[in-house]
Amino acid sequence: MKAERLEIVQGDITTLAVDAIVNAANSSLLGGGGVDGAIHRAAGPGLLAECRTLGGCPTGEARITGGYNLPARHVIHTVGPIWRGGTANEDELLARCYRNSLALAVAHGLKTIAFPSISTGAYGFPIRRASRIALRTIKEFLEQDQTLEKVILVCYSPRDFQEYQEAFQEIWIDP
Ligand code: AR6
Repeated sequence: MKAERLEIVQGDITTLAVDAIVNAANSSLLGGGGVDGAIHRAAGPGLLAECRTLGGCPTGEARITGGYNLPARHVIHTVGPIWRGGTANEDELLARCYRNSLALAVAHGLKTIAFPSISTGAYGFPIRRASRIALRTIKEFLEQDQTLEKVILVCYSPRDFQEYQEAFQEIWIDP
């Protein structure tokens, strides 16, 4: 894919040796299923211990911790919106997750960050709509930031990978 600072891959985000992987957490920040469960399992108990000190996180915001046993140096925890049909400000809240995670990475001097497809698993956000919001928000951010070197979007399933590639074409290549 030809966007120098954006990469879309299929795979397991817990295996990536980047400055930060983003966790699609819940507002307790105390773990759960999906990618959250996978990240906590791979990071080990130190991650949960640090998360306990944070006092949770509101929807749309982000918090940073160490990466513990992960190959990633940090975890940025963000809380996506639960899909309620599209009339509860879900689009804007999802965009804020991406924006605030990217801003937190920049504030900590990080250069490489990987995202899962936030809210599109247990939280039920339609993948087509979410992928466009993710791509548009990241594109806007990178247009005004020159410090991040690489943003990786990690799709777990082939179907999600396909969806993100279509979104990339629409938003990045033929806007
Ligand atoms: N690497 C990359 N992506 C993954 C991985 C992985 N190892 N595992 C799952 N995914 P979800 P949400 C994908 O449900 O919708 C948790 O219980 C998955 O296929 O993890 O934001 C939290 O504690 C999907 O595409 O997150 C919250 O309670 C994407 O990650 C709630 O779920 C997000 O699915 C958050 O729900």
